[in-house]
Amino acid sequence: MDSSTQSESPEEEVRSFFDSAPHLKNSDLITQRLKDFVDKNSHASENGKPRRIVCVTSGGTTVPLEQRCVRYIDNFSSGHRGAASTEYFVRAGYAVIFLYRRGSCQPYCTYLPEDSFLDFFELSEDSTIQVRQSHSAVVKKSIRDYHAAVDHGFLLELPFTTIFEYLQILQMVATSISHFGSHGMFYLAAAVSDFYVPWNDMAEHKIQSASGPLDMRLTQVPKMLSVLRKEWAPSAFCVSFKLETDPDILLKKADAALNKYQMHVVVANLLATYKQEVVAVTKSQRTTIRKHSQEAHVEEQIIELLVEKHADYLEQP
Ligand code: PAZ
Repeated sequence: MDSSTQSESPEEEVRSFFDSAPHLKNSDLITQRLKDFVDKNSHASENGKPRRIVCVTSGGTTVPLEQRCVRYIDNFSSGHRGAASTEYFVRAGYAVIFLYRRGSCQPYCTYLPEDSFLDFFELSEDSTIQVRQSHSAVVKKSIRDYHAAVDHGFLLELPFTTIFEYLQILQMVATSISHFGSHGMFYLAAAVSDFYVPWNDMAEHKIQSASGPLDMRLTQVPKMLSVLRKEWAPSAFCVSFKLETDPDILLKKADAALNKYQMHVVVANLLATYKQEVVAVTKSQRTTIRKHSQEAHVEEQIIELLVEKHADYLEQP
């Protein structure tokens, strides 16, 4: 498989990506849900100030290898970071658009034990279904917090699977959030594919192994962070994540992303330690954040710091 897009300008690459992407199946429904959520929150206030809004992206995007997809390339991410962060943003008074990979971790489920779903329940003597006593406190809290967030208009959940769906929905979210100006934030924790097979170059049917070894050329996914900053939501506060496995290059890569894409913060983390420690990198500072205790979530401290930085940003002329 081949693609000629490697010689295009960055703007042309972005245009060809969207022009050739398969049509988003439920785009009317997403548009309507986004509009309702944004309308509701643009009239709301927290402590006498306009409500802030954040798009949290979470989980990994897939790259299909066939149009009638049997095989795909995936990206590492359980979605735990995005789900936990969503809870802390809601607690801090933000409306959250949670753009998540189908089947990855969900907000308000992060403290639930990872047992089989059926282990949560038991049948009583009269055959009614009830939550086991051992799980009831945590389940009650999760149900209460989840419904409070959704019913009060603080949480909108939008799922994606492929890189095509992710970037199309991200664009829709970004242009909706742009109405919030600097009160909008992006928290881009999703693990997004760097390479993909353009839809028009993709085999329609399942690739056959009888044809011998698979020789496939992948095209670079256009750098959407630049477009997000320059065109989609230029005033929003932008936080991206950088995951590496080599400690020697992590901070250099974070600095490079900060400058190249004009991010306000890049959160740098290593695969080996990302649940315990991250470094928040800005133009003037590097702040190491370590979790307080075994039970704590490092996301609580990450969000605390970002809410402060966003408040400073809002005070700038
Ligand atoms: O979803 P998770 O909690 O398992 O992992 C979070 C993470 C490591 C994917 C995230 O912190 C991150 O670094 N995302 C960006 C990955 C990248 O560099 O593309």
